[in-house]
Amino acid sequence: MFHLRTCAAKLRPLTASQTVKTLSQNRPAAARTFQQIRCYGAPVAAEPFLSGTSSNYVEEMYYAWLENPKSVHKSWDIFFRNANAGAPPGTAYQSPPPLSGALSALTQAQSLVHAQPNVDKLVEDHLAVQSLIRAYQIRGHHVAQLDPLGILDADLDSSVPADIISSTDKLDLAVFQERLRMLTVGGFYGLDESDLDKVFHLPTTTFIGGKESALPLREIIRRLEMAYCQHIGVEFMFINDLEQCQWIRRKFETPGIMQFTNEEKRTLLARLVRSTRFEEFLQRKWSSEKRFGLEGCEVLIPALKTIIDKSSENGVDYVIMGMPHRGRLNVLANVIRKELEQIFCQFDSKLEAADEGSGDVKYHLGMYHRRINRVTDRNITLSLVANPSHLEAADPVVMGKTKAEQFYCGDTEGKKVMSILIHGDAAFAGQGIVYETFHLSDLPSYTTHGTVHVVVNNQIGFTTDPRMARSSPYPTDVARVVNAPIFHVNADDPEAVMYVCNVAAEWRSTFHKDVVVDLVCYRRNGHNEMDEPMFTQPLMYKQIRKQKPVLQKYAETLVSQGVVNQPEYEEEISKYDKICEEAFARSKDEKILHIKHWLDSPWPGFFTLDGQPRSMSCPSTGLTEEVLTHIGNVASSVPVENFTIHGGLRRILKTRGEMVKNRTVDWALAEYMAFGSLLKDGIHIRLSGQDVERGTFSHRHHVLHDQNVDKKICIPMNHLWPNQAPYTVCNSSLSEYGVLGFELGFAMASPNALVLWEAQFGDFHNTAQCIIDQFICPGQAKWVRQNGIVLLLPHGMEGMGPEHSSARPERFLQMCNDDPDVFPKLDDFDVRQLYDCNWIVVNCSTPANFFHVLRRQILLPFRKPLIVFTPKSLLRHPEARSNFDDMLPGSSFQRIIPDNGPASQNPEKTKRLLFCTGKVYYDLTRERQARNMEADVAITRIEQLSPFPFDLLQKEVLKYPNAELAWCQEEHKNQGYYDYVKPRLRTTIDRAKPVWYAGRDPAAAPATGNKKTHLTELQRLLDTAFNLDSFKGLF
Ligand SMILES: Cc1ncc(C[n+]2csc(CCOP(=O)(O)OP(=O)(O)O)c2C)c(N)n1
Ligand SMILES: [Mg+2]
Repeated sequence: MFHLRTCAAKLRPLTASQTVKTLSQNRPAAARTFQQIRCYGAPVAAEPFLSGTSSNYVEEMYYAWLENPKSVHKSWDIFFRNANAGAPPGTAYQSPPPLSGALSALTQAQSLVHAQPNVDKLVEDHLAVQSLIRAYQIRGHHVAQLDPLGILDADLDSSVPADIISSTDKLDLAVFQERLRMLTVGGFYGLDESDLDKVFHLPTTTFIGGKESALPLREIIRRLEMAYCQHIGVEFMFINDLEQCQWIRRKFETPGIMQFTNEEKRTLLARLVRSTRFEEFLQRKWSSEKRFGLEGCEVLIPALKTIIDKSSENGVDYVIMGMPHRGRLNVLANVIRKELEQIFCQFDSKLEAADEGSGDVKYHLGMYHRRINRVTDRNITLSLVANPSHLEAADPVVMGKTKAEQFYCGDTEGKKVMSILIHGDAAFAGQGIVYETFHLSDLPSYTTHGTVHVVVNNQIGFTTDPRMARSSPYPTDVARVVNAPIFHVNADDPEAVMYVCNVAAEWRSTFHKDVVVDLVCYRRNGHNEMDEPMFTQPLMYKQIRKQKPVLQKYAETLVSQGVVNQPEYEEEISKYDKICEEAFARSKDEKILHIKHWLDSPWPGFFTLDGQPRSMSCPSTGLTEEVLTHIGNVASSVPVENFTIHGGLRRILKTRGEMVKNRTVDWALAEYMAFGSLLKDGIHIRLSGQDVERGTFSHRHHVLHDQNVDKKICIPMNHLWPNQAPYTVCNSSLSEYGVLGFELGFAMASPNALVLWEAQFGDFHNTAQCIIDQFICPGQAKWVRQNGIVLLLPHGMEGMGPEHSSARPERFLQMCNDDPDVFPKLDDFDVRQLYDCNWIVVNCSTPANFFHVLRRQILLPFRKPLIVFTPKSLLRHPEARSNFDDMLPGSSFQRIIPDNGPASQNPEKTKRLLFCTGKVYYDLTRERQARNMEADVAITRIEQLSPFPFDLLQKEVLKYPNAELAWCQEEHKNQGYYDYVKPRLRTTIDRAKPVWYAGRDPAAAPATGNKKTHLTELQRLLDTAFNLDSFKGLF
């Protein structure tokens, strides 16, 4: 397997006098080593220069030489070599070589060394021992006893690595000897059984010696086994940082380091009592309810509490957690300390829901709780993020929320706010989002300065064995890519678990990097309490039936150690059972279920005390001319001295400057003005996504790069106003699922931030579909949690082929909650309709409208996700510009933009009213002009698709009483907006007229790859739109 060294051929047996037996036990080990080796070589006394006072010095020299022969003077080198090679007394010493004749002296020394085979042997043996130590450090975890059932291999491999002298059963001497024999006969290290009692100097890369710097080989192996092959398997040697490796080695190798006080043991037992009895209580009361209990991994509760205690001790005061179904109720009850009656009443099917929306099942809801940490006596806030069923999807959301909380409290190093992510073994290995999330962990704009990951590794995923669920040895291997240490631990050894949790928390607070605790456990029941596991895992479950619960085992241990006595233990149990019973009684008084009690991110001050918006109006989103001009000027300048920008960019900025002078804005400038003005009002803005700093289409340029100094940048947006809010713009990793989830989490933390995620092209959002489907669309309905995230999705059919064309508007529209068949009865569509919707979907055709919709997002008294289909070619289209007048005070977002040309002057005569959205408007107006049909055809743009502007469109239709109505889109008929718009338009007009379609035919792909076909299709749809006979006879 891992052949570190093959020097068997050189093996020479040492003499009997070389054994450790003659060592004087009361001397320091270091001296013993030297004396021992010296005693079979040249006796010390025979050397004329060795006296009592010099012997310490000589020893120092000797150890230095053992480490590295070149580190001592040549004369010492020769002396030690000769002495160890058995030179007769008085002859080992040779006078130092004359400086001038250094070369000849070296040759002489070399020849002497070659003549002395024992020197080679000594060096080789030390190297062998060093290799052996290293082998344990690298591969010891493969033989650690991690499975509490004792039948499975946590690394899916039952073999023992070839370079480890270990027995699987430590008590079986015969196995141990056989193993040793295989290594020696196989020649792995060149050591044999007789070497076991020889003393070896320990390298600086191990701490097994404690205060000793040399140990007999037998003891070295024993200590390595204690450190690496018991109930803890440490995986860390892939970490490419010496200091970090040393830190871990010290934590696990130092003899006797895993000590607990009786007080700590009692706390641990009490926590296990709570964890275990909570599940038992639920099982007693609701035996036929799904709860995804923690049985088999009850140790998770003390594990999490230990991580929190230790982190709190190190200064953390806010912990944000994410976790799947397994043990979630237990975590809520015993880690976050949600009132038990609130949990129990969730099991009552007769309770009515008090809140809007559909709510969610009990094992998905989140929670937020502030309390005193009893161990550290410090305040601590704990938040568990609500999660969908989609395993691991909450990971990046938790990270994003953590980053935001750190950002808002100025915690730039993650010293106060941290996250803990809990995973299942199958999901951790199988879900790609885990990898994407790990890859955010060290990026400057995304790092949360270390997450503690805890894996509930019950060695099964629903009905699937690990062997069928992953190709990696452990479910945790994904963490290796970011150099996170991984601590595997047998979950039936609660003290070992506590130990690694302490180390994990310390690691995070020392290095601010991710770390993984892998709790190797079992699942006592089926996947849920209703599931029969014997169908698929009969042998495993036979073993599980025999397995004593960890609480019982640990209690027996502590009783036998005299740490607690039996009555104390029983008292602890009945105390907690009573707490549960009393809470159960109280839960029966609950009449109504309040999902809002399960909020993971309250926004204090944003809503009224009963959770309502403070008003139901939205102020004008316009700005004064001065503000517009000021932002425009900064956007077209380099606001710092001695900064050289690219010549091309200089031209771009000059053009911007000219636009500002002409009081016009293009898309990029409109975005600048929206952002810049919100920053002035103290609203933090964060724009994240692939290449957003420059903009995929090179239109944005929010980060300027000095052309002469590497990495020197300037972000003019941060030079707008004194005391402005900070602007964050960050190119992300090439991930959609991870990054969108992260930004959603960031947006959760505060309502006073505009958080935007931009897709490189709109179609790429589908790799983040889970975040859209499970969080953004239904988040408020499921979890009463609002979120104002903005998605910018470049969209448009521009002859670029089936990829890069469609942001799939049909999908977003299909998930809108407004009823196509009901004309809403509202006094105020502008705000009320927004309040009722699950998200807002817009396709702006002008920069001014884009500007307004971004500002409205913050000026609204509530938060809704905003989906914006953004342009590509329109970014530079000369007609797609707005005037300052469209952005002044009093102006606002236009949900529709009615026709204002000749047709609108004479509406009775208008023959056709075309509705459209987005870029096709410019194709339509050009065609209409070319055909001279301005008086015949009116074109109305629907800018806010959802919620649908029923009220405004009704007015529009009534204005053109004799016009045919048609919907025109450039997307294929089964895509785009048609299926959404048509029934709503029909409802608007009370189905009085048909609504015709002018657009592409249905298709499987979003667009043709052939440019000519693209243009032909476009012309065909324009022909349909303007041929006034096109719909004749179709009715
Ligand atoms: C993304 C996703 N795919 C499939 C499922 C269905 N599912 C629910 S639990 C589960 C097994 C999870 O196994 P593991 O991660 O080991 O957690 P455990 O239940 O063993 O604690 C599966 C496949 C899911 N919830 N999410
Ligand atoms: Mg599992």
